[in-house]
Amino acid sequence: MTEVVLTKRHETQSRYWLEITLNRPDKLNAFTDEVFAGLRAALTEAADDDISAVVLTGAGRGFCAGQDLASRDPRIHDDLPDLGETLRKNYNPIITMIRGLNKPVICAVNGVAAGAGANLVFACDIVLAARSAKFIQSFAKIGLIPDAGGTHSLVQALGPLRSKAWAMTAEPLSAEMAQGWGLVYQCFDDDVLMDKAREMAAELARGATLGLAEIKHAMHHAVDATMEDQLNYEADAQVRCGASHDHHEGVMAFLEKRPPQFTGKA
Ligand code: LHQ
Repeated sequence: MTEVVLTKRHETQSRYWLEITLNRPDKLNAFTDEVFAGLRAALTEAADDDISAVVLTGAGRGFCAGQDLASRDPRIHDDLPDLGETLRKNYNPIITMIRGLNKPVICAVNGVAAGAGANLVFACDIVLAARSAKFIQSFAKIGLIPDAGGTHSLVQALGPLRSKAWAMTAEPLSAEMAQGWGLVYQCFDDDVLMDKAREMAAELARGATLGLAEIKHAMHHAVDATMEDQLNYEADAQVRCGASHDHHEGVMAFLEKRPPQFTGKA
């Protein structure tokens, strides 16, 4: 049977990064129980200490079309589905795993990202998109609200008014518009997206991983913090970074006018 989620380890100067590919291309990589299980396993692999960066992408012409609606076909299932259970069991742990990873997660959005597939993108740390990609908050079309963390990440990125308008209209947003709105970091021609994502992953994988993880968690923490809380958080995080081998190495490399040799270790 075809694997619905693929993982591939890449090496760069004795450091490793993991490429995760959603692989149900004929259904635009829509989520099924099998995809959830595969993605959970892939993210567990991504948490390994020897993996320093992650790329998440989709096979074929789509990134992910959200929940597989065929598995919700009311003509087959006449009982009301418990969507809360679906979210708690499947989507929420995946979003929490991505946000909790102590390393950067790049999302390479190769095509359409709809519903929970779009919000999976916005749980990642760096979003790169193919120019042909588009983003759709499809939920309103089927009487639902944005899930998989969408109400949180959209309001943070866009503010409440634009978030509500986008979610209520469920209009497709082009990659370039999404970049203008701050949802995408960089857009690339379709044929170079994966090269660019892999280049960035390799670069990050050779980096000061502990410091990169601290950047990620500090930004997450800032969302709900006051300036005073955040100043204290920064001071605590900087103690951890300042004690690391990579901080020492970064400063030495600067002073000795040479490239740093980071280990990613504390
Ligand atoms: C699909 C899907 C799909 C199955 C394309 N399912 N087959 C929901 C419910 C439960 C619990 C909690 O959370 C959620 C979260 C959600 O994600 S809700 C949102 C669910 N997703 C959608 O509503 C999006 C539905 N898909 C679309 O609107 C379109 O397919 C988009 C705009 C994504 C792409 O349009 P096209 O480029 O025109 O492609 P297509 O529609 O022809 O799709 C290609 C194939 O993929 C097709 O299969 P077929 O066998 O006919 O070739 C579609 O049926 C299949 N597909 N999305 N979500």
